[in-house]
Amino acid sequence: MKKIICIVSFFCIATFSAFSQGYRNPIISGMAPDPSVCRVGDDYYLVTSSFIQNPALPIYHSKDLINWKLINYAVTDENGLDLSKGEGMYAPTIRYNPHDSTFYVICTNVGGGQNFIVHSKHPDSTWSKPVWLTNPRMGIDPSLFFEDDGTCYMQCTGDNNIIQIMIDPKTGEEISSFHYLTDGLGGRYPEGPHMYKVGNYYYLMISEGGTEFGHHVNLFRSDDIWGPFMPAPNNPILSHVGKNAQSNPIQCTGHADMIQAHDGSWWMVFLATRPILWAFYPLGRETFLAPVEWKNGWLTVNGNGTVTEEMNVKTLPQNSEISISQRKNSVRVIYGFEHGISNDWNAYRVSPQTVATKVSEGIEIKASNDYDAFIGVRQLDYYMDAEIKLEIADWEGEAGICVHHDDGKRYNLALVRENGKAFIKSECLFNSVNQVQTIEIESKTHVVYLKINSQKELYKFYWKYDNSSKDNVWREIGQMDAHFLAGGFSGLLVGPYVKKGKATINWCSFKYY
Ligand code: 6LW
Repeated sequence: MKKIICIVSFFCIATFSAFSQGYRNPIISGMAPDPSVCRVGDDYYLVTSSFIQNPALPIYHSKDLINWKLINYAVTDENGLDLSKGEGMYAPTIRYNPHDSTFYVICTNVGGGQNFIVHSKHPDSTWSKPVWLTNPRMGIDPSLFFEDDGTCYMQCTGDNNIIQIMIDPKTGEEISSFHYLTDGLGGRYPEGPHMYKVGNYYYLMISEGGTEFGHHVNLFRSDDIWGPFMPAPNNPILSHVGKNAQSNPIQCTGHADMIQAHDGSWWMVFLATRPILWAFYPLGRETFLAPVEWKNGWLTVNGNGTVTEEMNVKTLPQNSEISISQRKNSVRVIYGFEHGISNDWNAYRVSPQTVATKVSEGIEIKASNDYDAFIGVRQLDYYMDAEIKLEIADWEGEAGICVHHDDGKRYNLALVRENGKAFIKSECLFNSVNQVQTIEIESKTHVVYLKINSQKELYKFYWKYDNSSKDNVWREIGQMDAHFLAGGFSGLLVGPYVKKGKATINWCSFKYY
C-alpha cells in the first residue's frame, strides 16, 4: 500500500525533531484504551484494548515512549481470533520474560472464551495460538508478573476485588490456588491490576472509580507478593477527579501501567479522555504518558498526580521519526491501496481482508448479509478531513464513507444509485433515531468524491463530481452534531462502507490539522 505523509510545513518539523525536552499528551491519540507497556533494552512495546475490532490487540513500538508506531496485532485470524460473539478484547497486559526471552500478552475475550495468553519471541512477527485459562474465578483485566527466578503470577479482577494465582504462562496450568490481594480503597470497580518489584517491595497498582469521570489510580505495597498490601500515603497517585483538575481538558485518568526506562527514569502510561463537552468524548479513551518519581519507597506521578496536554518535562532522547500524535502541524495520510490493505485498517468481528479485496484501481467492497461491509482507520484527532474517491460499477448500489462508533451509532455519507437515478445521502444513525438527507444528482454519476470534515463538536458532509467534471467543487449536504457518537468503551473508526451492491474505493485520504 502506498502511504504518503505530506507535511505542510517542513520548517516546523525540523524545529520539533531537535526538541528532546517535553512532549504532547496523548502519546497515542484516537481510540487506544487500557495501555500496557514493556521494555527490552531500549525497545518499548505497548498494547491496547480493541473490543470487536479485527485484527485484535494492536502492538506499538517506540524508542522513546513518546513516538509510537503500530507494528503488529497480537491476535489475528491466522492465530485463532474468534470475535463471532461477545464484546471482544478488553484490557490486555504485555510482559517480557527474560528467562525464556519471550513476550507474553494476556487478555480477556469477553463472552468469547474469556482469558487467554499468546506469546512470541518477536512482537512484530508471529504470535502463538491462544492458551485458554478456564477457571471461572478469573475476571477481566488479567496481568502477568515474572519473578526474578522466572515464576509467573497472574493478577486479575475477582468478585469486586483483585486476586492472584501462580500459573504456567505457556500451558495455562494453575500452580497455586487463588489468593485475595485487595478490594481497593472503596472506589467502584477495583480493576486493572499490575504487579511490580522495586527494591525490597512488591507494588500493586490498581484503578478504581469506573472508567468514567471518577477514574483514578491507587498504589499498594507489601514485602510479600501474596500481601498484605498497604496503601500508599499519597493515594490516589493519579487522579483528575479533584478540584485542581476540574478545568483540565484531560479527564477520566486511570487504568495505568508503569515502566523503568533504559536510562533509569520511570514512566506511567494510562488512559484518559479529551471531552468535547461535559461527558462526551467521541475519540474514546486515548493513551497518555506521565513521569514518575520515587521517594522513600513510594512514588509520585508528575508531581501532583495530574497531567497536561503540553508536558514540559525532561524526556528520553526523542527519535527522529515523529508519530502523528506528536506533530505540531497538518499531516495528510493517503491510502492508494497499491499493495492492498495495510495494518492501519480494521473491520468489526471479521478481518478487513474478508470485507475488501485488492483490485487494480484500489479495493473492492461488496455488501453482505453476513457482516457490515465497512473497514476503517481510527479517527486520530478532532480536526480532520476524511476523503474518498469511489465508484459504483453496477447500476444499483449504495456506498460511501462512514464515521463509526458502534453498530447503533454511525454517520454515513453515500452515493446511492437506484431505479435509474443517483443521489447523495447523508445519514445519522443514533440507535432507533435515523436522520436522512438526500439530494438527487446527475443520473449518470457513478464516480464521486466524498468528504467528512470534523470540527470537534461538528461533522460536515461534502461531495463533488469526478475531478474531470466541469462541475468540480465541494458541495455541503449536511452537518451533524458530534455528541451522538460518544459513550461506552469505544472510539471512532472512519472509512468506506457498502450497504448495497459493490463499489471500488480508489483511494482514501485523512488530513489532521
Ligand atoms: C477495562 C477496565 C476499564 O476492562 O475499562 O478503564 C474496561 N478501565 O479496566 C474496558 O476497557
